Amino acid sequence: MSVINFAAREINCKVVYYGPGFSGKTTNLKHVFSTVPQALRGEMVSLATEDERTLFFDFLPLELGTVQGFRTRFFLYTVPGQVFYNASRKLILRGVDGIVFVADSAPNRLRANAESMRNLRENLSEYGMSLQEIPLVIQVNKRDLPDALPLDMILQVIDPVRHYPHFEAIAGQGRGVFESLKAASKGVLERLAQPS
Ligand SMILES: Nc1nc2c(ncn2[C@@H]2O[C@H](COP(=O)(O)OP(=O)(O)OP(=O)(O)O)[C@@H](O)[C@H]2O)c(=O)[nH]1
Ligand SMILES: [Mg+2]
Repeated sequence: MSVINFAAREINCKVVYYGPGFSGKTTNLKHVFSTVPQALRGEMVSLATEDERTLFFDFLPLELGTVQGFRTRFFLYTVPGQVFYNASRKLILRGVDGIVFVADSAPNRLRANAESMRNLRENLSEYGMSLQEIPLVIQVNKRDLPDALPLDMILQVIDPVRHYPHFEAIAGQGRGVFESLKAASKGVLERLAQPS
């Protein structure tokens, strides 16, 4: 739930990177962190295991400038994708305004993509939320893998009716990272502008 502070003229929004373990969520945040000028971002906080898997979350605050006279900040989070960290995933979704779903193009992760999308819907529903009200963009990552599955096959299991915008990405090389983030933040701001 975005926080609009009229007195301070500030808008704070929360964008969560969701998706199966190892799909590249943390890599997205690292790329944003290393690319955005220091004046426009805070420090990146990562709570990770020794082998760099996200243990609880990553966090990166970004300044988006001024929207209609309001200082606008986006707080980016990643969830831990590994199946057994569901309690953390659910907690991080609390108050979410927009979601980047990072799918993995590896053939052996097709089911994990589908399962993670199912898990996302379930966790949202436990907060009384759904993807009808939370803007979502799909990032199909790791397109550089030599055995990457066809895009259509991946979309077929996570968004068969093609409801959401999607972007192909190679987050490891920074490709598609800002396209996905921009689309997600645009979705959030458009939603904010809608009368509720
Ligand atoms: N080939 C390839 N590898 C990538 C790409 N993006 C990320 N990776 C690699 O995939 C692995 C997992 O990346 P992470 O960003 O840690 O994945 P994650 O989704 O945060 O994983 P969890 O924290 O466990 O949920 C790392 O070794 C990355 O370097 C990509 O576009 N192509
Ligand atoms: Mg991670």
